[in-house]
Amino acid sequence: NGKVNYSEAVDHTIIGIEPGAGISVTTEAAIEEYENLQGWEVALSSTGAMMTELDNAIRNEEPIVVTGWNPHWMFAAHPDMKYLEDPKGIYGGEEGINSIARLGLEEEKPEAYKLIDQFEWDVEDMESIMFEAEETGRDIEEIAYEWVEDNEDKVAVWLEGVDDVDGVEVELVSTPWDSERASSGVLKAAMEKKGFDVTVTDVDVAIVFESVATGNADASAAAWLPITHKEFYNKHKDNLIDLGPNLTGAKIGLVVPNYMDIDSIEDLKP
Ligand code: PBE
Repeated sequence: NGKVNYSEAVDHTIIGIEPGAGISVTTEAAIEEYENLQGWEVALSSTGAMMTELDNAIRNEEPIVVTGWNPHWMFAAHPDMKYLEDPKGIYGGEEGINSIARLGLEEEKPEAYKLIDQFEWDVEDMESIMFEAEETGRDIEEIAYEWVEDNEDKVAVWLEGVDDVDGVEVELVSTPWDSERASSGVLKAAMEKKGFDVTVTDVDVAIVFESVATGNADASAAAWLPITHKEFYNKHKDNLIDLGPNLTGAKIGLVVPNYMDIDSIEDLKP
């Protein structure tokens, strides 16, 4: 194709995030599958480091290829960015963020299971918490508590038919990204309204699935499916219960600034 060749300028490198992230694993797969990406690398470090590189590149109108996703405030900070088309479908289409529970939770803590199963909200809800945290520098968990106080009608649907309990302990596992800090925060706050004693522990994606599958944790609201966490899900799916999406309309992919004159992953030259 006749598109501009940015490969030298970006040093054949995609700027990625934490090594434990699903999107990092998926990007390794993309490099394997796309012939034009042979010899490319994904630089794994942290979400914060990626955002700094992205800010710097855009300020200087330099080319950059990053691993991007929604919901996140990266598109609010830089509306002039696009997902590259992915003709091989490595990054999937629409992703869901699913809740998963350990085997036996329904029998042992039925009220907890019911509430977690009924937890469901929208991209806009989640983003309102993430954007406020980003803008104010305040703690996401604190803003999540306030969101639960301010959104009684939505929360009432999650609590419907759930009996009050007296300090039943629930161990949730989650991941350290803002999206899951928001969802685990609102779920914890909602569960506390019914008398649960909830602990949220942030761990690597692999540990989220492993701890629910081994019964070391009760549940998680942080499973990105069907693509992002596919590898971890497939490994453990017989030993956990998939409660379906608590949020739909998520997305992952390779993202570039609009000033780069390419549209597809296949436009990246070898
Ligand atoms: N993320 C955000 C994570 C899940 C939440 C897309 C960066 C990942 O596992 O890739």
